[in-house]
Formats: sequence, structure tokens, C-alpha cells
Amino acid sequence: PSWDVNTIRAEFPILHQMHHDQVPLIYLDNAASSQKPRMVIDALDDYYRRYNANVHRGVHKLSEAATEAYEGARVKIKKFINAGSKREIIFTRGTTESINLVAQTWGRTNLKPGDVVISSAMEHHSNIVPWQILAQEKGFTIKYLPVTGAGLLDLDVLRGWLTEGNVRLVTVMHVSNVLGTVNPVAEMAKLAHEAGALILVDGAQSIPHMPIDVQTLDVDFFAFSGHKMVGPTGIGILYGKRHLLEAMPPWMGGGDMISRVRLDGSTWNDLPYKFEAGTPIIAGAIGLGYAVDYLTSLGMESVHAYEQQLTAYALDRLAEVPGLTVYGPDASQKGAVAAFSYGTIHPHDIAQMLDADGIAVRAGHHCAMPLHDQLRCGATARASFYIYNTTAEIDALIEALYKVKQAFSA
Ligand code: 7TS
Repeated sequence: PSWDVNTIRAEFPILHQMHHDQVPLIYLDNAASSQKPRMVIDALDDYYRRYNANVHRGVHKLSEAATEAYEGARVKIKKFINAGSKREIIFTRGTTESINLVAQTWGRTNLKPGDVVISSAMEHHSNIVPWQILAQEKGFTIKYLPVTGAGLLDLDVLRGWLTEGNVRLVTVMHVSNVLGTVNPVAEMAKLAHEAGALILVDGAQSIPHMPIDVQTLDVDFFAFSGHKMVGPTGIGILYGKRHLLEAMPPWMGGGDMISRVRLDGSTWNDLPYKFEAGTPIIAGAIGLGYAVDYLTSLGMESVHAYEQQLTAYALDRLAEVPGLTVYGPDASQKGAVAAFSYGTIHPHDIAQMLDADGIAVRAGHHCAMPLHDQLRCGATARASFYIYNTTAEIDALIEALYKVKQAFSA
């Protein structure tokens, strides 16, 4: 009841335009990227207008201001996920880069023939391909947890594989970008640790939508992107437990990541800078700090509660549409995502027709081809929701879907 969606919508300039100059925009592609509030847009603008300079280098006033804002953002993010130290917060370009960083540093150092990495068949390509690339070189085995008919991971299979030994890493998504499944990562972390393995969690689809406490979850690595959580594109985070990050070699070499460079060899800077080679994404990091401020002001518990209501409403309404099948678990175990098929109508046709009505959804394999193989369909249409969406927008989606059916049966 305290959720004032109109006040929230007022903060997002992009939502107040007419789509194709004709119909109001209904943005339901939030799993791909969220929209940005004024506060974040203004923070980027303010940085470039007032204190644009490189960080960690200059002794001049602008560089000091930029460094303070950049490092201030790191502290905001540390608090947002309750990391133990700001040294555990590495700025990257996003989830994809964060996972590749772990593969290329921790993975490259520690994985050898005979070792096993457990992932799942519902992963985004960004948590499959980096491990496949490394496995080709290092000769370890990747096993993929199957997805049950209900759209869940089977923890008994995980338990079985863990007891077989040699498992070094479990790397799974927290929330599926297609099924919406919320995986029990705290429990999976416990199981992995009992077997002497580490756990990496892809939090791209959880951190925008629910409170995250990396210490309570007890995950070793947690990767996410700024742009799905009202922040800018081009910035993301790798959280890692400090003792693991300390032991990992650097990945990219260059300025800022070194302590001393000599022609016969170099030594590395302290955390987190060891992993931040070159001029960082200064504006993006500052913007992400403001995104975190914005979400914190709403309260992540409230964000989650509102989205659960909205998702339950959407699933109820979608269930009314004849011939439409939503994939994944029911609302009680699902994030704010509804991927669906609609009779024999191709998802791209659905998305194109909805777009004409001002409704933005995504169609395709959503970078989860193996999952779509399991679902036995090459593509789905997907509506995904966020803090500024309304039940009226969902009603508009349903109405538009009836129009799609009419057009295709005419
Ligand atoms: N992991 C998950 C679970 C994701 O949903 C995405 C992006 C990524 C990783 C990669 O994030 P990036 O910021 O590094 O690209 N997912 C989607 C999607 O569902 N539609 O567009 C991007």
C-alpha cells in the first residue's frame, strides 16, 4: 500500500514519451535492461559537466573530486550487498566481464584435468561460454545441472555430483532471465562448501529485484551488471571473498593495477586495484552509486514485495489467454519474468505486433540457447517487469495479445 508507483514513474523521463509518436510507451523488457531515474542521469551529467578527470592520479582538485566520487560509489555498493570490505568490490563492465575475470584468474590458476565445474542448463551464455573456453585449454569437465519440468534445479543431482569428488566450483545463476526461477543459492553454497568447492553466483537478475547479502548467502563470488538495476550500461561488479581475490593473479595488465613496474618484471597493486587495469569506467561507477542510492531509498524489501504482487497479477492474467503457455515455476518461486509461447505464432511476430501498440518485450533465445533446447522451442517472447510497471500496463499487454491472436487467425 505504501508503494506509490506514480511517484516512481515521475522519476523516469523515458517513460513519459509517446512510442512511434502515437501510443504511450509500456516498457516490459526490464530483464534485458532497466530504465534510469533522473538521479542517475543527472549524476552522469554532473560528473562530465563539473568534475570530469582521471582518478587516482592527479593531485588537482578535479581529479580528487572524481576519485572521491568513484571510491564513494564502491563504498555504497559494498553496503548494498553487505560485503565485508570495499576491497572485495571490483568494478567491471558487467556480469559477463565479472564471470570471465573469475574464469581467467581463479579458473586458469586452479583448474586442471580431472577437475569438475558444475553449472546448470538454465544459465545465460555468459556463465557457460567462459568456462567452455577455459575447459578446452585446461581439460577439466563441466557438468550441467538439469532443469526439471517445473523449471527448477534438482538439488539431489547436485548432492550426488558433489559426493563423486573433484568438484572445484559450482557456478549458477541466482534468478533465471527466462524462467524467473529463484535458485536456492544459500543452500547450494552450503553444499558446495561441504564438498570443498567454491560457488560463483550470477546475480544479474536478482540484485535489481531483492535484498542481497553476500555474507548471509555465503557465496564466494557474486557477479552483476549496473544497467539492469537502474544504473548505466558499461559498469558492473565482481564481488569476491577477500582471501580468494588476494590469492588470484591479475587478469588484464596496465596502469593502476601495478605496484612497481621494472623491465624485468612487475608487482601488483593491492585489492581492488589489482583487477582494475587502465582508466576505469568512472562515470559509470558514479552512476551505479546513485542507482544504489535510489534503490535503497525505495527499500529492496518493498521493491521485492511490489514486484511479487505485480508478477502474480501478470501470471494470473496471462493464464486467461487461450493458447498461451508461460514457462517456469509459479509466482511463489519466480522473479519478475514471464517468458511464453503463444500457439504457433512466432515470438518475433508477437514482439513486433506488441511494439506497434507501444509495448516493448523481447523475443528470442535470451542468451539461453541450452535452456530453450530443453524447453523444445527455439525462442520465446518475454515480458519482464520492474518497479515502475503497473497492473494497467499488464492489462494493456493482455489486450494486445488478444489482438495478435486475431491478426494471426484472420
Ligand atoms: N546473466 C544473466 C542471468 C543475465 O540475464 C544477463 C543478461 C547476463 C548474465 C549478462 O549481463 P551483461 O550485462 O554482462 O550483458 N541478460 C539479458 C537478457 O535476458 N536479455 O538481454 C540481456
